This record gives sequence, C-alpha cells and structure tokens, in this order.
Amino acid sequence: MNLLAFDLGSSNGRAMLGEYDGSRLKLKEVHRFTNETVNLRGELYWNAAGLFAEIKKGLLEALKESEGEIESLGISTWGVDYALLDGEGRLISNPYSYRDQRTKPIPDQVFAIMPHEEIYDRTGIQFMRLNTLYQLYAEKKKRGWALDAAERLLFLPDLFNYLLTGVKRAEETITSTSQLYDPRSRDWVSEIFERLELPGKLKEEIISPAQKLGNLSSEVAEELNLSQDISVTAVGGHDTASAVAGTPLEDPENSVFISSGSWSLLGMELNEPIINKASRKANFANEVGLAGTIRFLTNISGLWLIQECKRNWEKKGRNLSYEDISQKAAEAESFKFLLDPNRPRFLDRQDMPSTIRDYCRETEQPVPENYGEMARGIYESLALSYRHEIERLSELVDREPKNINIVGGGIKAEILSQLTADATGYRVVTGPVEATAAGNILAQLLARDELADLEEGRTLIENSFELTEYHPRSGEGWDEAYRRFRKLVNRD
Ligand code: LFR
Repeated sequence: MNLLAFDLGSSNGRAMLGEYDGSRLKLKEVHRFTNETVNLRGELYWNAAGLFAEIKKGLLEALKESEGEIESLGISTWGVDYALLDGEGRLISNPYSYRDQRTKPIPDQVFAIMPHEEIYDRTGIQFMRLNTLYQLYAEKKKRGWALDAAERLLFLPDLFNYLLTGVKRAEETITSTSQLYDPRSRDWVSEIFERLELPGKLKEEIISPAQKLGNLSSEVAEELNLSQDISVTAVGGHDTASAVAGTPLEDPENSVFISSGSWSLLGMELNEPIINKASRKANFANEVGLAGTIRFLTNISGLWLIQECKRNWEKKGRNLSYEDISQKAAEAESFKFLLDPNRPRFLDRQDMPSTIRDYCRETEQPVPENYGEMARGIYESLALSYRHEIERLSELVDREPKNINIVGGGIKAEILSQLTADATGYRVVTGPVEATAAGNILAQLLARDELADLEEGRTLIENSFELTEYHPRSGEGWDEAYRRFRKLVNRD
C-alpha cells in the first residue's frame, strides 16, 4: 500500500512516498523543494501559493513513482503560522512567517490585558513571541481590517488540506501550538479570544489526527488529470507531533526525545498535561500528539544557528555543505566559546556569524576565528543546553530519564549526537532522519485501521529503519563547560 507524506519544514519541504507491506515501511523521497521566508518591504512572509504548487508537483511525482497507486496523503508543517480567509475561502494575504518582527512589542501589550500566568494556566503552552496568540494580536493592532474581513483562520497544514479537499478544519495537534487551545478540555480557550477582543468566528471546528478528512476535490483531480480518488488524511499536522509519533522511543515513559531540525524540541511524552508554576517558570509546553498523548517539551533554537551561519557564509562567497561544516567542527578546538541558544537575539533572520562574534565580545569570551570554531561552539552549546533542559525536565516529571532518542535532519550532524551523549552522560539513539514523514504515515495507517495503536506504529518504525547508538565518552571539561554555560543562561 502506498501512502504519501508531505513534510514542510521552515527550510525545505519534501514529498515522501511510503510503501507499507504489512510489516515494514519503506520511505522514498520523490520531491524536495526549498522553503524560505520572503522579505516583502521588510516583512517576512511564506510563499503559500508556491508551496501549494510544490505539493501538487510532489503528488504527481509520487503517482509516477508508484504507478498511479496512492491510497492517501497527509500534510505536516511547522507550527503556529496561519492563513486568514475571506467568506469565499480566498486568502486575504500571504501568511506571515513566525520570524517576522511585528510581534516584538506585542507580548507586553497582551500581558497588560491578560497576564502571562493566566494564559499559561489556560493553555499550558510555553511563552514564545512567535505563538499564534501574539501574531493574531499583532494583526489586530496593525491590520485590523484583515481580521475584520477574515471569516476563517486555518493553520498552514489545514490551509493546504483545504486547498486540496475543500474541507476546512483545525487539526488538533497544530491547533495546540497556537496558545489559544486548552489541552485538558481539548478545545479553544474562548476566554482568551474574549479578553483580547479577537474574533470568535476564527475558532474553526477541531478534528483529531488519524482521521480521514476528505478526498481530493474534483478541481484538483481535474487539474492534475487524476483518474482515481485519493483520500486526504488529517495527520499530525504539526511536524513535531508527527516526528515524535515517528520516534521509536525505547521506553516511552522514560525516554527523552529530541526532534532536531531548525529547532531542537526536547521533552517527554506524557498521558496528561503538566500545567503548574514550575512548568511555567521552566517554560515547558504541553502540545497535543497522536492518540491523545501530550508532548511535554521546550523549544531550543537548534540548527537554525548553523543554517543562518551557512546562509551568510554563502552570501560572502563561501559555499560549505552541512557535511563540511560538521567536519570542520570535529577538527576544531573544544569549548573556545559557548552561547545560550535561546537568547531572543538569535531568533531573527540575520548575519548570524557577526551576532555570535558580538555576543562573544560582550560575554568576554574568545571570538571564533574560523568556520570550524564557529560550528563547534554552536554544537557544544546545543549539547549543553540539552543537558540543562533535561535536568529541568526530569525535576518537572519527577523521574530520571533512561536514554535520549534523537530524530530529524539534525542527526546527520553526527558530531552533535556524540557531543549530546558526552555532555549529558546519557546513551543516545538516533533515527529515523525522516521521523516526521514516518509519523505522518503512521497516522494515515491508523486512520485506515492498518495499525491498532501508536505502540504498534512505533514497533513498525523500529523494524523499518536503522538506528545508531552513541555512548558517552569520558571526555574532559564538560562539567567546567556546563558551569560556564549556566552562567551565560543566568546573565541578564
Ligand atoms: C518545528 C516547529 C516547532 C515549533 C516551531 C515554530 O519545526 O514546528 O515545533 O515550535 O517549528 O512553528
């Protein structure tokens, strides 16, 4: 049986064809495209129409590859971003990117009306300026007309599902990233809409993942010359929900997951949310996963730091592949400089190497002098931030983790996986790289009753992909480096 997963990330998108034979899943990339924010007069947008065109191309490629036999497809994207539609279902504008600057002053304005403590208490979602909540409030302040004209709000996977099928729904996993949703009542938090005077009509009907949404609309089928019905499944629309579903957690109760891409999403899977003062202070979120699970996690600015260095080096004429960067990092001196990846200044699209050099000067550390030193400092800092967050996580859930499972494109940087084992002292298991696509396909199999439950799905993943283990090496200097790291985290 052939199933198709679209995994749209904030740096590239892929169409992955999954072939399931009842005991194994094989994934094949049939289409890949870059995805970048587009700067329009200083504002950052996603090219939604271009992305939809790539989805159609991916579908055609997948049909070619599978000799026309595809049962179902599902779409996952990054979280929080959304499109506003008018009463006729037209896009009111290109969707903004969460990295757009318009939300900078917004949290203070929101907290003056509804304090952060109350918002966290209602939603269990960590504070990030990029959450849909702050983006919508920015719409209200800057583009009130757009909110007035909007009849519907669709998160990005829901937008593409709608463009494919004509069915408008808010898939639950992606909705839970908005900070407008309560993972306990499993519904929108109307109180936030009311207190912030956001239009209640934007609360779309919610659909839980692993259910059929509809078939490809006749317009799309005609345009693509398709003769068969292809069903569109509501999968874990949030890429992290799909990625964690597709993680072969060794021991779901006691394994830490890290979904490693532009962001590193670090946490544990739970059956019930944890929403209290301690989780709020530690800035941990309760996002909804497949089969009613909760991903208790925190966002760490991950390979974004490397991606932005790479992009700026290219601009200056130095083209390095990710492999080159890892190689140079492996050869560079240890612990020359460290940084706290979650400083707000690292969030923006910018000349990252300069920002990091400035940061080093301000924090009285040696400045990295070449590509390898720059990358090494970033990787070591990420590994130390994993150690720091795992310490907090383990206190919050009140258990000592047994191991770390890392998935996603970041595992291609093997040096980072090894440094993670070294810095944390935990055994690290990596794979699959394409966990998001794998988890996306699991949801499609669950929707078709091909799998009984998530556990069976994870066994399938374990049997289908090669995993790699990293053991902590008794290296020198990690404890001292960790002390330095914590000082950087605690700096004002
Ligand atoms: C990862 C991710 C994170 C979300 C961030 C912004 O791709 O979806 O889970 O917090 O992107 O949307």
